[in-house]
Amino acid sequence: MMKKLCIFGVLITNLFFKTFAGNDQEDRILLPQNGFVAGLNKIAMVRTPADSFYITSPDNHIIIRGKLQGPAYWPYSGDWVQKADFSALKTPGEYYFTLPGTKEQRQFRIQDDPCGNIANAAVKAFYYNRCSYPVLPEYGGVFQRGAGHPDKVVYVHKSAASENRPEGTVISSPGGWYDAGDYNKYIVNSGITTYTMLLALEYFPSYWKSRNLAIPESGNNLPDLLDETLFNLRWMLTMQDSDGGVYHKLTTLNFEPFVMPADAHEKRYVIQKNTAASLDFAATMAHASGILSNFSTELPGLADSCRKAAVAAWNWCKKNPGILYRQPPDISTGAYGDGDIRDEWFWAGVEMTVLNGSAFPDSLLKTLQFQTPSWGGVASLGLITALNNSGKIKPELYARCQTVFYTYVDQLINLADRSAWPVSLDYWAWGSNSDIANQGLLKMIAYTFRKDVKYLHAAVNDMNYLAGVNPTGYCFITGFGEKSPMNIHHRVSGSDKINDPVPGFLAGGPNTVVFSDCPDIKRSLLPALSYVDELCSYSTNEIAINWNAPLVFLAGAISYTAGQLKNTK
Ligand SMILES: [Ca+2]
Ligand SMILES: [Ca+2]
Repeated sequence: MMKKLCIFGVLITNLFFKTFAGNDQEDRILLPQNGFVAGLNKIAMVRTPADSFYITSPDNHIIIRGKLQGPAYWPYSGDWVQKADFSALKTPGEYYFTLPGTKEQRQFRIQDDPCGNIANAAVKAFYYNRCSYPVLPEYGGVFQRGAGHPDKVVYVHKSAASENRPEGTVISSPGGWYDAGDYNKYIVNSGITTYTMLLALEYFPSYWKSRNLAIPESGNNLPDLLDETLFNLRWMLTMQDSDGGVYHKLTTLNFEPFVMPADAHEKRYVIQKNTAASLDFAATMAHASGILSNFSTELPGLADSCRKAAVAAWNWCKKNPGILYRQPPDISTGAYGDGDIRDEWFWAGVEMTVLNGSAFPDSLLKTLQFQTPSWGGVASLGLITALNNSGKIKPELYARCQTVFYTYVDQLINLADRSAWPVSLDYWAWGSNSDIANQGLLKMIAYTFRKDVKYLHAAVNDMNYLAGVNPTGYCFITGFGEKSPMNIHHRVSGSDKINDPVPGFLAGGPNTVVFSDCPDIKRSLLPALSYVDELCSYSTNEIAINWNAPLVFLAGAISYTAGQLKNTK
C-alpha cells in the first residue's frame, strides 16, 4: 500500500504543486512566527515547487543559499512538502526566506530567546482562568474581569453522597482553574496539569525562579510558576472527602452559556468519588509533597498536608480499587471517563514509592503500554517521576524504567526523522497540539538526562510546529504570531467584548474526531488540516489547562536551554 502511494506520489508531484499554487499565498512557506532560536536548529517548510532557497537580509543581500530536501508526502495533511534546513545561520536579526525564480518570500526573525515570552504567557493564561478570583487591571490590563463562581456553597450530588456527607450537604471548594472553555473543575484533568506545572519547576528551578509573570503573588519569595500552581493545588485539597476518596469534578448540571464568570450563577455540585480521580489526586499530592518540602520555610505545613492527603487517597483506592466514573443522567458537562485505570495505578504507585517507600508497581511496569501523556493515559508520568528518583527505586526497576522511557522517546525521534513534517505525531486525537507539546516534553526530559542534541532538536521542531510550522499555517498560541487563533472556544474570550482572545492559550488543534460542533462550517477530512478558528469548534479550537501545561514545560525548557547556550558561547 505504502509503495503504491509513493509511485503515485512521484507521478503527481508537478500536477499537485500546480494545484496547490492556487491556495492561500501566505502558507507556502512555513516558519515559526515567534522566531527561530539563534543557537538551535532551524527548519522551514515549503509547499511550492522549488529546488533551492535563499535567506536574505532586509536590504536584499543573500546570507545563505541552500538546497531544499524532498519533496515528501504527508498523508495526514495530504500535502507535498520540502524541508529547508539553515541551522548554520545563528545570528539574531530580521531576514527573508526567499525561493529564487518565484515571487515567494516570507519575513522571519532569529532571536536569542523567542520562547521566553511564550513560556511566561502560557503560565499567565492560568491566572486568567482562575476561578473565584478577579483578574485585576494591574495584572490583566484590558483582560481585567470580575471574580466568578465563589464555590463557597457547593452541593454534594446524590452520586457523591456518603454517610458523613449525605446528598445536599454543602461544602466549600473555592479557587482552582477553570478547566477549559467551560467553567467547571475536574480532578482527573487537574492532576496531570498540576503535575506537569510542578515538573517544569522541578527540571528548571533557576529558570522559573527568575521569571516575573506579573501575577498578584509576583514579588513574594516563591517562584511565580509555583504560586500559580498552588492556586489549583489548594483547590484540589478541598475535593477530598473525609474518608480519603476524591470527587471526580465540581460542576454545574449542564454547561453554562457564553457569559462572563461574574454573570454565571448556576448551582454547583461535587460528583461521584472514584478510583481514577483518587489515584490522580494521590499521585499529584505525593509529587507536590516532595517538591514543597524544598519550600518548608515559605509554606510551612503544606508539604505535610499534601503527604497526608496522598496517603489517605491511596488507602481509599486500595479499599476501592476499581470504581470507574459513571456520568449521572442529570449531568452533561465533561465526563473525563476512563475505562482503563491500570496506568493511573502505575503513576500513583510510583509516586507513593518515592513518597514513603510503598511497593513499586513492577508488574504494571512489565505489562503497560507507555505512550505520550494525556489525561486518560498517565503511565509515562510514573516513568518520568521514576527517572528523577534513582535513589528511591530498586536499581533493577530503575534501569527498567530508563529502558522503557528511552525506547519510547527514541521511537518518537525515529518517527520524526522519517516524517515529511519534522514531528513525531502519527495519530490525531482531540487536542492534537497537546500531544505535540507532550512529545516535546518527553524529548526535553530525555535531553536533560542524556545531553544528546537529537532530543533537543526534535523538541525544537515540536515547538516550531505549535508556532506555525504546521499544515494549517497557524501559530496556535493566542496572542503570538501573525496568523493566530482569534475565536477560541473559551467562554471568557467569547463574552468579554474584546476583539483579541485572552493571550497565552494553546488551541486544541486539528483532528477529525468530532464534526458536529459547527454544522455549517466545512472542515478538512485530513486530520492535520482539520482545524477552524471558529468559536463553535470546541473540537479543534477550545483551550484546556492540560494542553497549556506541556506548552509551559516545552517553551520554558527551550527558553532555558537557549539561555544556557548563549552563556556557554
Ligand atoms: Ca512569586
Ligand atoms: Ca487511564
